Amino acid sequence: MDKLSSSIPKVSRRAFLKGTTAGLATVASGVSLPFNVMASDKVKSAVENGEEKVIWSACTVNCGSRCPLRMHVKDGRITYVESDNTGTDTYNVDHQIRACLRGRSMRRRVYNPDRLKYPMKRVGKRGEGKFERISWDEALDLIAQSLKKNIAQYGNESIYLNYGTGTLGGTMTKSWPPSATMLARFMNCIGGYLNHYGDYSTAQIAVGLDYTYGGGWALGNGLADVENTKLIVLFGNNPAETRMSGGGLTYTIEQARERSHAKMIVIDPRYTDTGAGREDEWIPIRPGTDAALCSAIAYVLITENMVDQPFLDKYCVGYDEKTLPPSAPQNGHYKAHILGQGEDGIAKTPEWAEKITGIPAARIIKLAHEIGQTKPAYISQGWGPQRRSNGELISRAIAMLPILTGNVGISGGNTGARESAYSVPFIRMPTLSNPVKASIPMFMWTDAIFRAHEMTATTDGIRGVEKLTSPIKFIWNYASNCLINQHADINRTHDILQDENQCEMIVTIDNHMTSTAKYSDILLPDCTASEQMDFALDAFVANMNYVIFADQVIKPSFECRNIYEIMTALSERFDVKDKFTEGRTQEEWLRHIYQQSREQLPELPSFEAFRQQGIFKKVDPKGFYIAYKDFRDDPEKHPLATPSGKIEIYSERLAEIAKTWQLKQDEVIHPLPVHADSFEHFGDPLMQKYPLQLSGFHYKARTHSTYGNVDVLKAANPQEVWINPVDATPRGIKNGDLMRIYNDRGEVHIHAKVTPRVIPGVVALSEGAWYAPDEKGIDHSGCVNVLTTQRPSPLAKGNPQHSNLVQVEKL
Ligand SMILES: Nc1nc2c(c(=O)[nH]1)N[C@H]1C(S)=C(S)[C@@H](COP(=O)(O)OP(=O)(O)OC[C@H]3O[C@@H](n4cnc5c(=O)[nH]c(N)nc54)[C@H](O)[C@@H]3O)O[C@H]1N2
Ligand SMILES: Nc1nc2c(c(=O)[nH]1)N[C@H]1C(S)=C(S)[C@@H](COP(=O)(O)OP(=O)(O)OC[C@H]3O[C@@H](n4cnc5c(=O)[nH]c(N)nc54)[C@H](O)[C@@H]3O)O[C@H]1N2
Ligand code: SF4
Ligand SMILES: [Mo]
Repeated sequence: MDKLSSSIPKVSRRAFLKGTTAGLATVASGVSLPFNVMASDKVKSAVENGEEKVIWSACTVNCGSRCPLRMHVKDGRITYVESDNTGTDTYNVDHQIRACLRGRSMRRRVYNPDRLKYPMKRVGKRGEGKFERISWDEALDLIAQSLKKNIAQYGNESIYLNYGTGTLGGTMTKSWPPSATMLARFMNCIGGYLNHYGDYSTAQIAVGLDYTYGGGWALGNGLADVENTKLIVLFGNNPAETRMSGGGLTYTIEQARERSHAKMIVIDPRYTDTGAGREDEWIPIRPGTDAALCSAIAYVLITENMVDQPFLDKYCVGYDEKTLPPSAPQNGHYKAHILGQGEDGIAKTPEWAEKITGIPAARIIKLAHEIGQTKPAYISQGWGPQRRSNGELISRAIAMLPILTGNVGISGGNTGARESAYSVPFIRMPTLSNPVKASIPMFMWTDAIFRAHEMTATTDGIRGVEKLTSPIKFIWNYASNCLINQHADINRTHDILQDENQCEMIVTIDNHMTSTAKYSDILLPDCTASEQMDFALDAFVANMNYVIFADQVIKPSFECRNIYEIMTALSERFDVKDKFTEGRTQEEWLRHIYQQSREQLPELPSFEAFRQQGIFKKVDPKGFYIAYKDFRDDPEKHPLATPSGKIEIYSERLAEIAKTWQLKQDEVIHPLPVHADSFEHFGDPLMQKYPLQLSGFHYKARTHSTYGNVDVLKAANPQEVWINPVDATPRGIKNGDLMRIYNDRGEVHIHAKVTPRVIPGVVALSEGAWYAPDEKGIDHSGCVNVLTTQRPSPLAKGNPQHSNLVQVEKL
């Protein structure tokens, strides 16, 4: 398939960026005036007349970017939202951090009709959404009672902190990882909690690439280093939607490309916004088959002598005979596997890969030549390719391309991982330590409710202990929609949660009546970021990072309380208030950690000056970040954190796991980064019943589900399922038609976007739409998790939420 340059008008990069901003003004106001004329003049005069105050706040959601918001307040209400007004257009110097449309619509989230106003107690069944208003005292007493009862009966291991990233960018309000939260600080005062490891974002790649590069998390070059490259190859990486703001990375990559003029190739089942006329080529790929593509590229590189043999000999284990560990079988090395001299006897030729990936053999050969002959090359993967049932293998297979070509550890190169970000050494809230040692994969909590007794290290990836001793009885759900909306297979979760004798108590602390809230027993209304003081940090950026003073803009709405107040009040009921607060209020804590931060970062201004200036930016004094440069320069002195100290193409640890773990027939754990089929995968026998692959993606309309109830954003970015005309036409489906998408797990009704922007055989539906079931359980919002599976991936026990088989028809 060709790229779609004919159907998508080319616009200059600058015009494109401006266009988005103007679009906001049009949608938000209904008036077609350019953004800068309409809003700022009105705002400017109001501020000058002294009617309005402007207070710095921030958008702290988990989109990877992190944006300052300057809130205009009049008579105690937010009237208008602007973004950063400091800095310039030059990236990596002190560029403006411009919020995207979502952050700019924050006012509509604060004043949303879905706001939780008072503490509430469930009166109907879980999921029915029937609640009764109660007082704060009553709510906290009920929670304390349940905690005491369950801890006495089952131990602290029965209290679970669920995954939730709604306010990931906060400091006091930080909602993930569990150990960084105020919930953890409180629970650690009363004996601890059941922890989780991994995340829905990167479960498979985090584990997979750890076997290749070691150290727990594989690093990548900073994205500004694209300035120094000649070729960019992005596997399932879509920064235009997933790193959106001026602080995020889509701006960096475009700016860096303007300097390097590097060619950019995007490999994705969808023609994404990162392409959108700015790429040089789009190569559509069948989902879940990147490892086959990479194997065939390796075949061409090897047979045409384009591999960097000295690099492979010096820095890697298991490329060929020379560096194969003695424990490995004969011909167990990568080269033999690719050339067809290994166990399976299959040569991984471009023709072999064409049948699997859907990419013509000639195009694979051309891509191999481009990668083999252009140095340095920046080869990177987003996290779409790995959020799959064989994602661990895929993440390692993609990394083979920079390894084979010696692009690791050099300027303009990369490791095959996603980019690393520069961060400022800012102090976090201390949360004390957790006496409970058990930790479950974050994806396995539903199982830990009803079959904890059989969950062990080798069956379900339990860590810290050999096996679980207690089921989950109590769930804390803070800034999380991962109980329902964002966790897979909603109907399975529904069934598990119906039995109130199993998980006895679910407490949700949120701003809105989400689907997760509807399944909870107690609802606590939290303050939004606008209603309290905090610092916002941890943005994914290139060479410049920043901290935002997110001040209190308005008084808490209704009866809302912030997380620190809630946990303080609860700590009184356990006589641990002094330990929890150490005698400080929220503001006193912030001043305290700010003081500590100033010792590490002497350039930080005084607290009051920071409050006025709103944002503190710092450029990486070391310049471009190059991952594993030390190792490349001197591998003896700076070995990697793998057992061999080298890049492990063949992993002895994985060979051991493959022998000892209990796996199902269709699950593969392999010492080499091979292509292997897995469940709900192309070629699965289940395709006879469900012939289409349903692939998910992260959408600009929302950050997961957050902002999903903002009317103007919904109008601007409708929820629709992408389907190629090749699949739509025989089914009589036209653009805009209402469609049924279904499999054995559930059914979704949603409108079709008939478009050549998705590869045939695949339908694509973005994650995060607000689950809206009817009485039969059919979803009418396009919530993809009605269709996804809770079966975990083999090695990481992670969420394979992009691997699904479905059938579709016109309604
Ligand atoms: N099918 C499918 N499912 C997926 C994914 C996928 O690709 N496909 N992606 C997964 C990934 S990578 C992730 S990270 C997860 C994200 O899943 P979640 O972490 O659950 O993210 P959100 O859906 O944004 O939900 C966060 C919740 O926080 C609330 N919130 C926002 N601000 C505040 C606040 O200030 N205080 C409080 N108390 N609450 C607040 C929001 O109202 C929302 O209910 O989803 C995962 N689910
Ligand atoms: N606007 C917005 N930004 C976000 C988020 C959001 O919800 N909204 N979520 C944030 C979070 S928490 C995370 S974890 C990141 C997620 O970042 P990613 O996981 O990278 O995002 P995805 O959209 O899931 O996947 C990226 C691309 O991979 C493609 N893809 C899917 N399967 C395959 C495959 O098998 N092979 C190839 N080559 N490509 C494939 C998808 O079509 C998509 O275009 O985004 C962050 N940024
Ligand atoms: S959603 Fe992300 S990119 Fe948009 S304003 Fe918020 S932090 Fe910035
Ligand atoms: Mo994520």
